[in-house]
Amino acid sequence: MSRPLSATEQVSTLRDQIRAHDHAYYVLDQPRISDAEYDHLFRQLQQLEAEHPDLVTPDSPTQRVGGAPLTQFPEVTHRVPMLSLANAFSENEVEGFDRRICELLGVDSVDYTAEPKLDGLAVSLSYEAGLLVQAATRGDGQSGEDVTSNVRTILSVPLRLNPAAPDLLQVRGEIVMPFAGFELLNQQQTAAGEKPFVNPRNAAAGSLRQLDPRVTATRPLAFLAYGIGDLSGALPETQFDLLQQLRLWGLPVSPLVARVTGIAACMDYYARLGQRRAGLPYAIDGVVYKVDRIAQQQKLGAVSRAPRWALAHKFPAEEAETVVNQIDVQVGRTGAVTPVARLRPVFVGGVTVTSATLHNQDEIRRKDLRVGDTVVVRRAGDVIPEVVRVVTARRPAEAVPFVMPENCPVCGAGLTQAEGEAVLRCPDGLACPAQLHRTLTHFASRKAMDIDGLGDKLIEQLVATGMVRTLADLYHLKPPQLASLDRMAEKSAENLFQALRASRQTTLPRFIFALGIRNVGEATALALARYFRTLDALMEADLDELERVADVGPVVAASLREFFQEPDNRRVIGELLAAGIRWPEMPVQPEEASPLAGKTIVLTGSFSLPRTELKARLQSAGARVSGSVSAQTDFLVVGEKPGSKLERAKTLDVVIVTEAQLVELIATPGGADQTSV
Ligand code: JCF
Repeated sequence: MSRPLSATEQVSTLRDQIRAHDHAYYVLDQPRISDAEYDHLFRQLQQLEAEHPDLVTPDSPTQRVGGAPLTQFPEVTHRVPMLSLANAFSENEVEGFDRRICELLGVDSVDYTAEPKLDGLAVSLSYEAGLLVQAATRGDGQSGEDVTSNVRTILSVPLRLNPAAPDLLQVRGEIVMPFAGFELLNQQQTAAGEKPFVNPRNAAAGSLRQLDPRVTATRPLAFLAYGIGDLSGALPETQFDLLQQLRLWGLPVSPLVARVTGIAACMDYYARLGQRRAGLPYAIDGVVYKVDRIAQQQKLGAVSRAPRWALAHKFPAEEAETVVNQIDVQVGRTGAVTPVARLRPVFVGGVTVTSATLHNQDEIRRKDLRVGDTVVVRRAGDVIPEVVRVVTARRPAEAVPFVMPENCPVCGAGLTQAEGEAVLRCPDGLACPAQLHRTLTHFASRKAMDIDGLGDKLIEQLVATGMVRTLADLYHLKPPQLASLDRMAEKSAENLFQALRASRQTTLPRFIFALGIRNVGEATALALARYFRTLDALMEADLDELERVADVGPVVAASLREFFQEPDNRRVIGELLAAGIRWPEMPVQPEEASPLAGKTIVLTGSFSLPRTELKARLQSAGARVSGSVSAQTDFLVVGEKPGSKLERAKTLDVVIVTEAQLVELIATPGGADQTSV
């Protein structure tokens, strides 16, 4: 007897089929049906779910993209820290590693797993009862960012594991962007007038840091698991078995993992993988060796932030030959003028390189580099490609030596050189369009004023049209003016206008950083803001006072002094303040006795202050503010309409306080006063 399947049954069958095909495709690398057949199943499920919205569950394959865009990523404390790897650059160092391990374990030879070291981003995925509940970046290893909504869009990340998976599983792995997808993405970026990404790793990082998961969903990311943080139930006996387990539970693991015995076999694996490297679908930068027996791993333990039982054996930086077509001169934000070699495009280190920095005139002279020369370029990891040497034997007769110009190639001002410095500078500051452009780019950037939508192409137009001549001009732009620019529709002009308005509410550390003072990075800006608490105090400080700030030495102090004494800079600051830029008062620095010093605090619900501000105040009282409740949490602060964190805090016996109680706590003698939580 058969009856028609109910919608519930159909949905469930379709989901099982789709998951099985996902598994075959992403984990086993053995697709069982064509793309068209897969799409058909997927559309059937989408349609059924549209007809029966009550049947939609978060782990349905159709629900990878969901949730509203975020304004920032919440912080996640890793229950088990995410370790990094010790590096080795030579066979000698690898032998040393093996010798130490054999000695510590009192054995003659050790079994290792060997695997490709993926050049991507480490993440930790938490599964509870088989469902993906959280994905976090590595961050500093102790805490990272909650990127769950974005990671859910990555098709090789299972939303649900095989029923055999343990109740609690924290998987560690790497998110990468395969070369093919990377090249395609960059073509799209260029076509849309956006800057291409320099390498797949940066592209993966940028994609994972999108606040809108719909954007991440369009990016070709992939995930491969290499270990665990935590799991309920028994650990397998070996690393190799653990990886097989992960695969059986439904997680993608590199097919290139091997178990090898002894150091000679490690070297052999390294040599063989090195030969296959160029043919792999994604970037790798070495081999990871791990002691295979988990019991031995536990005996060896970890030193500082890396396990003693694992090692990354790096490949040497890749080199390739190409030709210098031209040497351009670039003007940086602070006026530094740098020669750049324009190269015949060459594929090296996983990306196509078209230019290399030449640093300065002395460097070019030392290398005797001429336009038309064949050169060896090297690209290691994330660093800017450089010219290693000239192949003089292949120098064409017409190769011309390069001479630095005497004038700024952009504004024509005579270049200057400070005593003892190799760099030439354009002295014209913001009157030089190149410096203005770079200054605006920095000012608008995420860690500075964070002006959403003010990209490179727009800045170029704003400078070229003369609509913006100083930083403050940005704040006087009106929507109709913005709409007159290329690629700007009325709607995007209005959005940019609103983003500019919104950016006026900032913080003092951001504002100091945004000014783009030479040698003043994000951390220094924060230290200065904390110490001086007001912009006026900072602007008037003398060298001695400046050097009293932690991390500020004579060089930074001199840069600050020079910047704030320059009448043009003082005028621009005045104009910016007049345009409405403001920030909350900096809190008084807590004394040692602050009751919050060193405490881990989690917030839930809404408060009388914006959450970012409350967080900043707690941090300056010496507290750590974490995004999730764990056994390490000291207080949970509950506001209006608390979320699920409250329940979790109760089960973990975490101390729960209200906002009012928090204020009292801080106002105790020895603590900071009330207004400066
Ligand atoms: O592929 C990697 N980048 C990678 C990183 C592989 C591993 O097995 C790792 C790692 C970082 C830490 N294992 C640890 C413990």
